[in-house]
Amino acid sequence: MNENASVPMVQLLSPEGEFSVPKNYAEYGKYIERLTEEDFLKFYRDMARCRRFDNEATALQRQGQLGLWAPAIGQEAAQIGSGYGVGKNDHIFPSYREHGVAITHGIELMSLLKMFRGVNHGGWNPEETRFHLYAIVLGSQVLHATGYAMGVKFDGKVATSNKEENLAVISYFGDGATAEGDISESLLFAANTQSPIVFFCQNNQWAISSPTASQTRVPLYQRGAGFGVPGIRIDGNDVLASYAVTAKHMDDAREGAGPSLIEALTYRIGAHTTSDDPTKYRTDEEVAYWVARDPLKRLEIFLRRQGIGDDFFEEVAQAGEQLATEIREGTFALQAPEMEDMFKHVYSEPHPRIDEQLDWLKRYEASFGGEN
Ligand SMILES: Cc1ncc(C[n+]2csc(CCOP(=O)(O)OP(=O)(O)O)c2C)c(N)n1
Repeated sequence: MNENASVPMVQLLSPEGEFSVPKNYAEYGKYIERLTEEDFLKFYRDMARCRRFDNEATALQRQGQLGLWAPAIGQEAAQIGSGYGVGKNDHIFPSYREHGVAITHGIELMSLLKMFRGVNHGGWNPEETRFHLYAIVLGSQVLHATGYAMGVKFDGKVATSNKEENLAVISYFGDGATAEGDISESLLFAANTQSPIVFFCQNNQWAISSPTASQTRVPLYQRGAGFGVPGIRIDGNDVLASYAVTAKHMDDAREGAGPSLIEALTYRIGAHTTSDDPTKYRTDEEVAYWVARDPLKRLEIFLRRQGIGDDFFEEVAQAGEQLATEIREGTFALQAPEMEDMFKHVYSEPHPRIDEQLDWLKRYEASFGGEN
């Protein structure tokens, strides 16, 4: 249950909500020293926002308003902490479950829902947000990220004297995705070119019904070593460790240290997606073990110890209800896209074959006699 409990990992906030920096992790502790109380509150607010959003999206799917939903419940600390560790000019290549990271980079939550309702393929502009589109094909985003990071390196945007100009890339993927050749290829190319990329693996311990143990014989943070990519494991339910380690590794990548791999050991408390029934393959005891280690609860205990009172937590709960209402109303108001839309983004310029196909579809639709 406590998979690889003997493997060393960075933990700054214990499950009991105690903050301490072990000597060997002092370099990460420095990142926490710079945070203010407002930063800690922001972490909590966003983790709670993510949880409420997830619950509402799951309910909407159950009511037939979304085609599918992939909840991130249990992974909020890994995602919110890490998301805030990414610099404002860096590029992010997510999988399909990074709702928490999306929140930290200002992505409109309705645009995530549009994709899961099937009215678009990701309605945000990656050029503006640097948060690239969700990727369903496992591992594909990691290759895209590596290619982007190689471009950054070849463009000379690493280790320049102007720190503001330097860039790094981060890619998120799951434990199951590490079994894809794409991840091995990415590690190799990133290492050989010493490109500025952080590989962030959320080991939520299940790839649908396959446990992590069936994907690897070694802890996943060691996966990069043979390619020359150093790795580290963090407690993925500790938002402070996730923030500090991501921030440090992104800083190092921008300064020319090359790629690195972070394995965040966490747990997917919910189902893989709304099409999955996890009771078929895992025990109630296992889930209860991890629910008792809920990342939100851990941060709440820490905050209460700092003197944060009920008022704050009530305000957060109310904001969650407000968000849920907005999400529901927003989803009910979504319109189906125009038929032409699916032809618009195939090529950047008009193409005769695409025009031909659109004409054919229009004739086909018309054959039903007007209104469809
Ligand atoms: C290339 C490819 N193979 C198979 C699938 C089907 N599939 C979707 S999610 C999934 C499991 C992924 O597990 P993991 O990488 O651990 O990420 P998690 O969903 O747990 O976040 C699989 C096999 C896919 N989307 N893409």
